Amino acid sequence: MRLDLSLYLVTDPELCAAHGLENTVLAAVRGGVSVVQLRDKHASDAELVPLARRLKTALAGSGVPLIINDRLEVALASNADGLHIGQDDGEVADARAALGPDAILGLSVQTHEQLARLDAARLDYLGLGPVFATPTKRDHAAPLGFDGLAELSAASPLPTVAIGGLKAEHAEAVHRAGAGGLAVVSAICGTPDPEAAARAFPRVFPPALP
Ligand code: TZP
Ligand code: MG
Repeated sequence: MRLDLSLYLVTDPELCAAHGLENTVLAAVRGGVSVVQLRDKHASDAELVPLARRLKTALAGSGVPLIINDRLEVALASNADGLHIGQDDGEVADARAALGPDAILGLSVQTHEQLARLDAARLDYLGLGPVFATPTKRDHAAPLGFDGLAELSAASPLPTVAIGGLKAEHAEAVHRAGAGGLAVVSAICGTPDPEAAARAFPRVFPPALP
């Protein structure tokens, strides 16, 4: 099945706490998110593994893959569908070797220099951002804007998902910039009704083909 990056939910333990993280994820999936990434910069692996396993079970049959941010050991122990790493999270080759050929492996990219030394054959997609400055991630790189996003997307040999300050109203512009979808935290997690928030994203990306 082709990876559908159109609406990619990244969780945040604080922003998702209002309705509980699992409830938030399930509501967002009912609302149409196509990927779920479990991201928690503070919890230990031992704390994250049971949560990841519960999410994996909850997502079974939904067709929505569970991707783990940064923590290879958590991805392996929870039998998650994939891993997302940043530029400082170790070598792509090591992650691919540990995960095997079938897992989804994504990498965050902020610059053309990073694109130029990409280990593309071992990756499935790129996260491009931040498009806008956002309080959700501390110390993020300089914002790309839609022009910067379009330049990186055009140069990318892999499908891309845009991230950083994105809301439903930005879907058209992200699509025009050539990315394959929007990755969001606060536009879904930090809202009173995560299902409605996910549903509010216009379906501007072509549907995944079997
Ligand atoms: N990486 C770049 S920006 C960001 C991450 C994880 C946070 C995006 O959060 P929000 O609330 O959608 O701006
Ligand atoms: Mg990281």
